[in-house]
Amino acid sequence: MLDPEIIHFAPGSGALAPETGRYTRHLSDLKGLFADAAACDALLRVADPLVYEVREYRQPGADLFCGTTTMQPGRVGAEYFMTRGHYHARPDLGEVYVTQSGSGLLLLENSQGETRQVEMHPSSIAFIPPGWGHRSINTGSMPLVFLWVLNGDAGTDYARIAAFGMRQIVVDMEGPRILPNPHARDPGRSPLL
Ligand code: S6P
Ligand code: ZN
Repeated sequence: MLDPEIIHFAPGSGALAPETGRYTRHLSDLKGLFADAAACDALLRVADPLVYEVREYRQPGADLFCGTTTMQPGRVGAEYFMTRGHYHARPDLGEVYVTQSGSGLLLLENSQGETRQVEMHPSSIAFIPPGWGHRSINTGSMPLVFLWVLNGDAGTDYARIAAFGMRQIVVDMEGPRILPNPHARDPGRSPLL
């Protein structure tokens, strides 16, 4: 039997203690995802900025695990910094995001072609039901920090969004605006469905 444990975290930075894992995503890791490829290449010629950092607390054998995602503010052309976006490998498992600081948007879509958006701001909880692909976007000028909790078997399936794109993008047009993604392709009856 596992021991209960307190996990301290900092709402402003996403720091976790104890922390069992961590990874970072820089702009070069996200190449090809932004609508304005020329703007992405131009940025990368100068630097490779940190876009987000993920920290997790996981105990082998536990059903649930949790962590934080800390997203930097920034844009590629007019499009705000965003996560890669994924479906869960287990489509029957959902997730919960609890925003701690900053502001953003969570884009969701499913294999029936439906799209949804959930605002992210401190003290809001985004409920991600099973079967919905999700991508978070920092639409503010400060880091966006959110805490997430999900089943340890959920896994991540990046292939579908990498191959077809998400149906919507979020751009800065004197504030965040959701537009159709000009590069999204119709997955049709893809075997990934
Ligand atoms: C995992 C959960 C988050 C994301 C993280 C980065 O199910 O939704 O931990 O992994 O926000 O996003 P992405 O799309 O790069 O995995
Ligand atoms: Zn997820």
